[in-house]
Amino acid sequence: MSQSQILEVTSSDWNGQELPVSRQLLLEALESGKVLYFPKLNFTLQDNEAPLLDPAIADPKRKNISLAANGGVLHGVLADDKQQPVRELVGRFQQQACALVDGLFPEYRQRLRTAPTSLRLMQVEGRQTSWRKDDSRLHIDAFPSRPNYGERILRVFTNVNPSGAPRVWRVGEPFEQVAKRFLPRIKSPFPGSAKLLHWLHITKSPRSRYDHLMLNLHDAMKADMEYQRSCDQETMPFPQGAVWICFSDQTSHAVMSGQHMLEQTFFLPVTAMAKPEWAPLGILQRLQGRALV
Ligand code: AKG
Repeated sequence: MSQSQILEVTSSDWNGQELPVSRQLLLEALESGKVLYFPKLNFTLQDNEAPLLDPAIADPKRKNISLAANGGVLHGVLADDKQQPVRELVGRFQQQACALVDGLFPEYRQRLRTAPTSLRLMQVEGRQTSWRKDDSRLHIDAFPSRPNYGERILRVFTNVNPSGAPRVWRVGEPFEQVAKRFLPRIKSPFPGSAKLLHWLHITKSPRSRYDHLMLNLHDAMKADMEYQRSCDQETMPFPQGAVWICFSDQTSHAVMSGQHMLEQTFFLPVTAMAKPEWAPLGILQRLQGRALV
């Protein structure tokens, strides 16, 4: 790999203040698509919380347990007596992830929209799914039914595996290289298809050119097994307690193994970035020579 796409930050401060490097450097690394890896933040479980990691507590009909922003509604827990303790565990991560992002990136303050926090209890290995939904293939995040017109997807993850197993990711090449490789293969949408998909309620709003390209990049990456094998990439075993942050619509990533993870998503307008031209929207518009939203 030419240059690592992972930047290790040996801080143990959840308020994002005591840092071994300048905040500016972290902001630039994040906005250029790198993963910020905090091995020492050490998200900890309380002694009584181990039973909450049993996949049997989760509703099998839902992908994840989720807690709405600001400690709102909790979804996906079956047993009544587990509702409150799960809420406390996920809520604690929600608060810590919000404090961390707020401390690290005050320029995003007031501009971030907080999505529900999710607790993922399922084992990664052996999951049966279609190639499109297979997150063990390198991809960038793009939503088929929810066009986002370039809005950024900022994610904070922590591995809470109780037996100490790492969550193993692969991190691929920078977004611009991905785009340059796959854009020539992407066909234009059929005229009228964006309106039709919306009319049929397949998408929640009309799919923009940007969303069309992002979805097709996501699919083209996952469909190309030779690319999956041979592209520039690094394998990263995130240990128990570690925290990592990235713009997942930009960072090429795949999950290979592990179980038990907490995840917090934020949405950010491109205009709130220090370098909007580094965003997938900025890069794709430059490469295509036209506005895409
Ligand atoms: C995604 O949500 O896009 C993933 O690739 C999942 C990552 C993980 O489960 O660790």
